[in-house]
Amino acid sequence: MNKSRKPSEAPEQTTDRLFATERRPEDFRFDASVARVFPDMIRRSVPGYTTVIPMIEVISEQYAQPATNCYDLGCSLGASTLAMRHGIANADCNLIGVDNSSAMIERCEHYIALDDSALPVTLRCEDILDTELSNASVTTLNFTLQFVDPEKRAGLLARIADATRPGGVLILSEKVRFESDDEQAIQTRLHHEFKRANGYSDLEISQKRTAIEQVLIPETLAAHKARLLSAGFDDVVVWYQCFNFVSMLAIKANQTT
Ligand code: GEK
Repeated sequence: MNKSRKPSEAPEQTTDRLFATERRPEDFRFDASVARVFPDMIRRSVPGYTTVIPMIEVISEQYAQPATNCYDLGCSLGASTLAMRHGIANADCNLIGVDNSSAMIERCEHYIALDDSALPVTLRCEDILDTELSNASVTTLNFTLQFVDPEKRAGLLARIADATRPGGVLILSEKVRFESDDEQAIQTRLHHEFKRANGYSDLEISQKRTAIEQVLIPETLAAHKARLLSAGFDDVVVWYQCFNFVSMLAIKANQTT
């Protein structure tokens, strides 16, 4: 037993049980209760998340350029921010994490402080639609664009592309939907099986699905690729897929003279 804890202080519950009992349907929000269980929630809900995070480190190492800004848009508790921080080899880069959930940013500050890398990190509690972007070499949207109003996605991607230097990249990870109904049904079933295998009950899966339906709007891979190209990126490469979760690399070409 932990003798240092007073009897009135319950240990912090960090396992995601938010949808385990029947609840009134309401839209999902990134509030304090979600921030508290977030690492457990995302690991058990997003197939491939535990592979994507270390690969963000590898990609950041490849594409970060000296004296540039690197952005993690929708940084949550900073898992993707820390992956970027460890990948970026240029000590004169600025790493900026942005999230509009104050509960996420408060906890993120704590995780960044615990990390031992010397690269400076600035955290902004801001909407990614308004945050200032410039002189970027690597920008990450790791499962964040899906929460942005679909009408506003093209404008945001154009601002990111505009801010990205030649040779720079955007890492874009998203839940996607499929053009074929059959594929959509297969991939959705496999995603739900993944969640079941990670200990979520049918009630948790269906209540979370209802809560997130109006908030997380997936699009097809073709729609993502077309929009990234019209936003100003020159090439789009899918570097990872697990069921209906995909990660792309959108690349700005090096200037040819
Ligand atoms: C990770 N990247 O661990 N402005 C700012 N933040 C936003 C906005 C917005 N308009 N919309 C949503 N968010 C992280 C995981 S989670 C993905 C990212 C998930 C934030 C929101 O508050 C949340 O913290 C994050 O985007 C999405 O690699 O929960 O599936």
